[in-house]
Amino acid sequence: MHKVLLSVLFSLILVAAGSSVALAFQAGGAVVGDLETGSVIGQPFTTLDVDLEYTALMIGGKKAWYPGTSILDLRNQGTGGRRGQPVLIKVTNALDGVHGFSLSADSAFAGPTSLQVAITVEAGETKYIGIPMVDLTYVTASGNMKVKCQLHAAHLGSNLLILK
Ligand SMILES: [Cu+2]
Repeated sequence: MHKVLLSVLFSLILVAAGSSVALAFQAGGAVVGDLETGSVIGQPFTTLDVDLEYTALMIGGKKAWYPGTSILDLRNQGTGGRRGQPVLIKVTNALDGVHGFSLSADSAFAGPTSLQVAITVEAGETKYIGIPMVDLTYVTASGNMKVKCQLHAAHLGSNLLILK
């Protein structure tokens, strides 16, 4: 009797685990966290390479997200390439006040499935953003994205070109 009960319980656990995995794959979604504790689609940030690094700093007397242009090359997806590894972005605020980091399509015509990330970073703080590859599949047709500070209109932005 106990064995039957156990096997029923076990299959219930399997069903629950299976459905949550399926959900995770469907939902995708960028994850914000610390390097030590963060993970995206089950992969700890510590096991991923940092693909992009942004720092908020002063350039020529203006607040800016540095660098002003970055390229994310996702073309080598097969064996020896990134094999579907999520993209990891490191964001550091080297300025005095709190600043925003928003990553979104550089186009008013971007579809509703287009990637959108917006976080705030305290002075001196570093945050990591993990983005599943599935979220980058439907990035704008042109592959152009824009990094902005959503808190300050005058804060200089950055262009991200995604090659895929
Ligand atoms: Cu700002």
